[in-house]
Amino acid sequence: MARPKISLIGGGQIGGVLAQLCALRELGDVVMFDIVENMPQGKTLDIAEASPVDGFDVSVTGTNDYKDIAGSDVVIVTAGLPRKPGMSRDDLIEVNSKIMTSVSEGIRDNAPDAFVIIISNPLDAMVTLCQKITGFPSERVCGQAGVLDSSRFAAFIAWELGVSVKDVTAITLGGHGDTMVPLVRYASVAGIPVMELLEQKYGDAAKAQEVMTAMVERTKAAGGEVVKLLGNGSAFYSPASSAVAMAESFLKDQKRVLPTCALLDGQYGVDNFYVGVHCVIGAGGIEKILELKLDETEQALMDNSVAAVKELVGSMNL
Ligand code: TXD
Repeated sequence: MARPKISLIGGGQIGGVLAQLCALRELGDVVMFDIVENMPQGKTLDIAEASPVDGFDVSVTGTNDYKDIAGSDVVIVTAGLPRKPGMSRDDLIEVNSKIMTSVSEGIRDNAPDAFVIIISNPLDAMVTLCQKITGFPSERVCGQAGVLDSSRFAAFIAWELGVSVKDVTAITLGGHGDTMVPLVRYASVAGIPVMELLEQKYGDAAKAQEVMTAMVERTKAAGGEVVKLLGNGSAFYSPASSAVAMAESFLKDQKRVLPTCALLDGQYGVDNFYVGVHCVIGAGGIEKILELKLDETEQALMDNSVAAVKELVGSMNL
């Protein structure tokens, strides 16, 4: 049986890590496309030359021609500029929507059956644009943000409580921006509510709340924290790992429940609009959206996040 084919549009920082992770996990043959001549060919040659050491039997190649993404099962898009210190993700909309338009046409014309995962920022707007231009069914066009935002939240909780990251579940909903909604009530360690453990640790509900609020705020600002430290560019290891989890769930029909930017169909009172929610990802793409029962405060935060995304998407005049 032929190996699955994974195409990466954009061979920059995230694209490079994506190519290496897909190869190391033998998810399929990898094609990296970029408009910069020779760069994707060079990067993929470098990765492929380590295959005897790493022991992977998939091909990893680079191209400047969209024809080479034909027959892709998965396409992951990172094409576009990253933020510089002091910039918000939304500041990228003008330049990245031009790039996303040409990328989406390339995907539509050359890989019409692919499951598409967008990573480029501003995330929710870029996913919306890609689905409009490709015309692909919404279950085959989604965005990666929530897996990463949730992973950051989970990491902070694990570090705070001194427990394995493997036992922490933490979820963020909403847009991939300053208004994202880390859900405190659903954060748990092996099923135990995190607030309960914080109260045990500090013996004081107010202190526990203070510590949780700090973790929530750090999660919301986590992308910016990395941007500031790097001084040039934005996070790239963790976004790549997050998108690979989504691609793997699709390719292996794992049906993992992953926070994903998906087209809502009435959930949370939102219709026909892309935003981050819990999704089941399997061979059918976005197979199901799981809607949580939010309390009044959580719903208000979600409404606020959706409103921010709507304003941004509205500015594209689609
Ligand atoms: O979780 C998330 N969703 C994100 C998203 C987390 C961090 C960063 N995120 C965003 O991903 C970031 O704000 C950017 O918009 C993208 C890509 O970030 P990356 O760090 O990989 O940026 P690079 O290194 O600048 O790489 C972008 C590549 C670069 O090689 C360009 O030559 C290429 O995109 N590029 C194009 N490729 C194909 N087609 C076109 N038109 C094109 N224009 C630029």
